[in-house]
Amino acid sequence: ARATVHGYPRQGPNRELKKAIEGYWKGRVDADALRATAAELRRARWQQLAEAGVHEVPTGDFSYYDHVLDTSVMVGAIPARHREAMAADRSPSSRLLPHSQLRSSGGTPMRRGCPLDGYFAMARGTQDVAPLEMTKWFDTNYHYLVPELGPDTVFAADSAQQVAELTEALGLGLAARPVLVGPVTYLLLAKPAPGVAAGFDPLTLLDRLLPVYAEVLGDLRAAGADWVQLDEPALVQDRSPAVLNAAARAYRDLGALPDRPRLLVASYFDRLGEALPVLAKTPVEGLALDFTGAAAGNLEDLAAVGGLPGKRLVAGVVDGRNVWINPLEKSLATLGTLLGLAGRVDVSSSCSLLHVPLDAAVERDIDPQIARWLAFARQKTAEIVTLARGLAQGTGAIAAELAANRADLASRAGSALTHDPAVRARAAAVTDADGRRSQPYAERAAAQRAHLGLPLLPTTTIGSFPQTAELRTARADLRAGRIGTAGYEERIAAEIREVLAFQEKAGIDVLVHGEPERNDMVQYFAERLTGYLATQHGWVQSYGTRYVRPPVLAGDISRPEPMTVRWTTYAQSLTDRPVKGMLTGPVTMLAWSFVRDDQPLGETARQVALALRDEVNDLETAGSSVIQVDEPALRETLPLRTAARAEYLAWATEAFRLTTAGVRPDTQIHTHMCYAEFGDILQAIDDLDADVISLEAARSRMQAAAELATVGYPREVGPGVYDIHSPRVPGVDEATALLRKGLDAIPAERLWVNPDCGLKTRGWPEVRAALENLVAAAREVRESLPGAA
Ligand code: THG
Ligand code: ZN
Repeated sequence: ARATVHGYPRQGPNRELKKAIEGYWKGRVDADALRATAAELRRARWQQLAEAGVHEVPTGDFSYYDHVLDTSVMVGAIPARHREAMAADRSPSSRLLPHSQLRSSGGTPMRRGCPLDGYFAMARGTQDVAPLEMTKWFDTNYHYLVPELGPDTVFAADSAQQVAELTEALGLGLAARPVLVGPVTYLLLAKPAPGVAAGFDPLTLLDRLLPVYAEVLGDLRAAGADWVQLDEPALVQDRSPAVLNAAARAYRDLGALPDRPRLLVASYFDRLGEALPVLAKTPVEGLALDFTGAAAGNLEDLAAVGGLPGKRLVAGVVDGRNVWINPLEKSLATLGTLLGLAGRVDVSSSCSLLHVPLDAAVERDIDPQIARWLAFARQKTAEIVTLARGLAQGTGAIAAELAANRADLASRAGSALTHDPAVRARAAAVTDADGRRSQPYAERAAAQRAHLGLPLLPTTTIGSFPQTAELRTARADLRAGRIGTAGYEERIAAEIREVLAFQEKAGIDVLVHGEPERNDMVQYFAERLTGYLATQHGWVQSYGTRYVRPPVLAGDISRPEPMTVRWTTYAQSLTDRPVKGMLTGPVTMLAWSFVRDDQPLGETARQVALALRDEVNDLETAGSSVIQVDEPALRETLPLRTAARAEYLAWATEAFRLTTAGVRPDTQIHTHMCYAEFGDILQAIDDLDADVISLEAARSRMQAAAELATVGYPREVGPGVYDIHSPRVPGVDEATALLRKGLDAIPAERLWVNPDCGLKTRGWPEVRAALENLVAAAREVRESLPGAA
């Protein structure tokens, strides 16, 4: 048995890649220096993998921005507008990009004629052209750039980057396996290009795409590839016979190529299900399967199809998405069973280790006992090597590792952190009544109307205000000890005064404090809840050069003291208008953290919900009449397989209701969701029973409001009329038109006026102008309503 991984974190130990790329965009790093940094980072990670004992390293899993974008380049699927941008970029009249129009920070002085610039134009757009759309990579927190395809797409092979990386790794004397996004998954992840009919099915391009993959495979073979991995994670979702036929055809055709590397088709994130027998029948020499979590069923599925006789099975027994040490003996047992089901069994991570931080050993602030339970990419690699050794040489060869692992697992299972009797007793005592408001919506709505005295079409914002340079400086000053807590808090208080004064002057009806004290929507709460760990260096790529440090839900969750009451009541003390209390909801807390693997997700969600429920109730006691509980991640956590969705939605809605149902009828509960695509969770949105929901809707011209109306959504809705992802300030007329469109779907008594999302990524000048226009639009439409005075 050999040890391998599907992919490894790209950023380097100190996010050197981020710094080099952003430096390049700012013109501080030239193309050669960027390429040199990237090559050095690749070399270092291969070296690290090889030194850890990995027998076959992945290549081509590195990227300057995103591996799906790299695949678009590899197959020549470059949208016309980006080809033109590359060409225009070479002309003397090419303009510089204003900072604010780019997806990430930093203006890009476009150097002429550099292919990197065309690549980054696809990723981030330019002054003149929009970037590719970005969306989530399955149910992870990684975002990829969506290929744009149409009937006129002409593919052309460009294997340069793949060949170069393979050559680098082989040059280091390593056994290396190029990893590519497979052709079926590539097409399933694509969408019709702008101007192409929405009904266009990219999969119809398979016959044109396969020859391009054939050419790339030939080039890799010529460059010395023995094996090539083709990732087909899209096949773990419910797929039609047409898709399964396409997969069968793709691997029959690629398998029939005369001079090609051996092919390993990889799937991960869930069980391969009906696609397993399909792939097993193709001539590919190997399959990589995930045997962790929801995908553990692959084991019985594999037995049911009679295994993979004569083929290579790469067994993903080390979870590539969580941060916990592997139960080595359990994995060895799985591997032992698998030995009888394939010609050869190798050991790997379940998926690329891109989704976990690099190294748990560099964390200094985590209790050493608890740190022993953690495995980031580096530790997982060591586990994979240990398992491969155990499989090849017997458990005696890894006795010391097994003993240490047993002790660490026992320490975790028996710890007071993971088993707080008070938290458990409280969670066990939850009843349905705890998740139900004391009055039905119609009665609550009347009580809230009387209590709040808001006008028709009330105006509000989603919560955050611009994160100014002063705030970032204040945080840095606090961290560096240049100011103390009192000094820091005075700066926060000053910011809140400013945010409140602006909103009053602008005439907004329901105010917010602006969240200047918060860094990240989950981290702020994680730092204040017992059982949650924060990391110092645990960066994980979110998109492009942007990273998050997801906190770790390590133990039972409790709230030692109120988390937001102080700044909310301070803000309320400055105004007579209602100030919304602002919390991140339990589902989003889970979605943007690393979760426990030793209890069902619903159990963890319930614990978080109970802690947040106390916060909601404390806010109410302290005088908040409006409390918002954000759930932007409700849609994105939806399980990949539809069969698992009902159970997820049941615990997710229960957690939200548990968080919010403990308030008086006249306290108004808001929620907020963004990232569009509400279509398949409309019923769940209704089940939340929030009094008011604000949604992203500006770009889609109120589509979300219309969709909610179609299911008879009975409560209040604030479809966004200001697209905060763009620096554009919507004019009064534009906002007015959107509001009138909103009124087609939602009656005036239930329509709110707000932006699409929080304002923290925007600048004050735009925010000021946009919110003033938004208030003016609300007034104009109010006055035009029948019965207006
Ligand atoms: N918090 C967390 N997870 C998230 C989001 C979040 N996942 C989904 C979505 N929001 C991802 N969006 C972003 C947006 C901006 C950045 C990262 C993810 C970002 N990161 C800074 C960077 O890389 O420079 C670092 C931020 C920091 O210092 O903490 O800008 O909101 N948990
Ligand atoms: Zn939002």
